[in-house]
Amino acid sequence: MGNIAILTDSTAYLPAEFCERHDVHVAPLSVIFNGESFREAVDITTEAFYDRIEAGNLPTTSQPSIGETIELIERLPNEVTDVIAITLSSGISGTYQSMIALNDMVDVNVHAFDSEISCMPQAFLVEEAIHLRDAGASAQEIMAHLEKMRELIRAYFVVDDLDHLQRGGRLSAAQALVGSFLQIKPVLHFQDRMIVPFEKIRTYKKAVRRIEEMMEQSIQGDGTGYCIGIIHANCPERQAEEIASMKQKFPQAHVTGGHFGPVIGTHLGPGAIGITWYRREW
Ligand code: MYR
Repeated sequence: MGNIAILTDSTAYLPAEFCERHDVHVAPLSVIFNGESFREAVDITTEAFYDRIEAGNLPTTSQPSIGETIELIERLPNEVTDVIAITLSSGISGTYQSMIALNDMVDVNVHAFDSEISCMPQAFLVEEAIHLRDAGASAQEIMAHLEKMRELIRAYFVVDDLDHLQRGGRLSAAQALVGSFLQIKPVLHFQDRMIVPFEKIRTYKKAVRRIEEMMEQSIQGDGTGYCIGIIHANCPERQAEEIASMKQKFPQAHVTGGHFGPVIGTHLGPGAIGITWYRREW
């Protein structure tokens, strides 16, 4: 493993096998149904979560337990001196602040990195960190690289029902405008670490088409060098359609599918689709 460990939270939704292969440690966030807490991917699967949601149970969410995260760090091999902790946006969760606080509670240096987003774009940052760690970079070099990459990753998403974001209080300053958005499907994105509407669009199909237009403007030619991620909240058909369309538009891009797991699914609701992309330099 060397002296640098990589830690992320569960909302990057990286497959367990990938984390094991690349020595990535995961601090799970939780969903709470009627006072009972379930750590995502540990105590509840994404399928079981959406079954409960579709049956009308509405959970809340919470950040990783500080005690469990300390234990996780204390279990790291003795040679580890530095932990790069890549979290979901500090504008939507207290996870990043907790990672900062942790630095004073453990014997290693915890370098908290705010992805300023979540899910697959956060996973892209984890992959960047792995690449640099494996190439022998220092913790400071990895942090500087992540800051640069964070600016280059694009991500937009569309939800079926804005009620979920409104109920969880994650629509930021745009909350005042939510009333007027209820009949439409805005394209959403992150700005200054918060979720804000990017553009008001009438239908789901048109919203997705708008995101595709932005991709066509941003991605050069056949997609060579680009990573494209299509993320879904319990709507695999929509995801499959989008993946096929991306593969056709950008035949040389690396197109992958991901999912919105329980914690993010709580705030977006079933039917949400996210599209993210960036140009990988290696
Ligand atoms: C917590 O309770 O600390 C977690 C709160 C998570 C809020 C999630 C809000 C939606 C994020 C959407 C990400 C889309 C990325 C493409």
